[in-house]
Amino acid sequence: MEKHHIELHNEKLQADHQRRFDFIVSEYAHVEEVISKLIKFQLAIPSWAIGTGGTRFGRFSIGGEPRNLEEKIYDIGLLHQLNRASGAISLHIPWDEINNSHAIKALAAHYDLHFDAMNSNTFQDQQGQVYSYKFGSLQHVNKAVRQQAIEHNIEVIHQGKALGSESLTIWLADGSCFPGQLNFRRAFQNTLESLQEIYAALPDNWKMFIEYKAFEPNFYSATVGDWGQSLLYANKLGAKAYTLVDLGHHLPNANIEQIVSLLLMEDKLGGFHFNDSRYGDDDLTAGCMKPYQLFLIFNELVEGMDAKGTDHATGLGWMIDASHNVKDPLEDLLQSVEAIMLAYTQALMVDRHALTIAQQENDVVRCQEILQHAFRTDVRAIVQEARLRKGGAAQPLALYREQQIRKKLINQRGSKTVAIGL
Ligand code: AOS
Ligand code: ZN
Ligand code: ZN
Ligand code: ZN
Repeated sequence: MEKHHIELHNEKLQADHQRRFDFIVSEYAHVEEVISKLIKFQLAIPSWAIGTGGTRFGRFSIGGEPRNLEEKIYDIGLLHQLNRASGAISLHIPWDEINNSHAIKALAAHYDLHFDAMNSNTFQDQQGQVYSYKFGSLQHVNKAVRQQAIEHNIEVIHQGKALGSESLTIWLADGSCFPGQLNFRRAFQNTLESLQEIYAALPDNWKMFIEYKAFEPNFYSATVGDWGQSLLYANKLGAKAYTLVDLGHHLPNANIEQIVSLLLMEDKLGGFHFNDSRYGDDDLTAGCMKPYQLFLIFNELVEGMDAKGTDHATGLGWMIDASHNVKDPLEDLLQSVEAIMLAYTQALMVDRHALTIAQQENDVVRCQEILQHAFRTDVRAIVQEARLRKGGAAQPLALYREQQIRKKLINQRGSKTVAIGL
């Protein structure tokens, strides 16, 4: 998008924005401090989320979807140009084919994007692969299958190194579908040994993120089924191994904010896959179902990271993991980034001093009032101001529509474009 489109759009909305921003500045003393944090905060967009997703019952293409990695980078560059908060990309191998890492790195840099965690894939059989992952990968009873999966992960590290990524996310579909199918201890030991081999290949400045998930595709047991199991692996592996929290990967009603708080306390929280869900791993727009939960998670993050003196922007891997069945994926991602920025801002607005006192005094009502006051504060003008100062659009979604971006992408790429990943 040309720069003057953003400028024109911003001019049109400036007076209205200023009025709302002046109001919030008059109400709160530390708005500038909040803005300086928002300016630094960036989210990674998953390369697999910029095309239409689908379910096993079907997929309905929106058209104009990226056909290769270069086009995915272009689309994420567009998001970043609009909101200036999507400055990273998370790749998935082999869904993303990197033909020339030098050129890919340069292209990403052109759009001011860096590479966040690389994702390996041992949950599907790939063409030409010798062994099948039908009964697991790193947990498999057959060492040759495990070895194949280990080598794939090491290959992903190599590819990531060439792009300047500094982390590897491992999500395993490993587990069992029926009672008796698996010896749990042996599956754990095999997985641990496999992870140790991958860990040994990890560069010094890299992190390994171990993502857990309660169920699916296996429906009886998951070999990295919850944060306890992920933490066991991470602790046994060493200082470079961390737990990754995907918000959709818990059993119903889990207290995710408490999990986050304790992992952070143990220096074992690696990062996030943000999304929202109503039932399971729904991969819906962040904040669309449980915005209060998203706020409470950020409340723990801000409190916990501040207690440790960890920089919010660089301390964790901030990634989105989403899938879009009925929305334009780019519009949905703009909504997700906005929801995350709002939750983060609200968490920064919590009167932490007052909350600590209320907690010490067991003033339960006051504790709730303090949190809900922050949650119910309309902080949209603060997020908008931070975005404007970074050169983004006042209203990214509105400008995306005004500019008819999807129509332009369909004209360039065609209306029958294929799915990326799941
Ligand atoms: C799967 O449920 C996990 O969320 C993983 O993060 C997965 O690799 C990603 O969603 C791509 O499918
Ligand atoms: Zn995930
Ligand atoms: Zn998932
Ligand atoms: Zn998910």
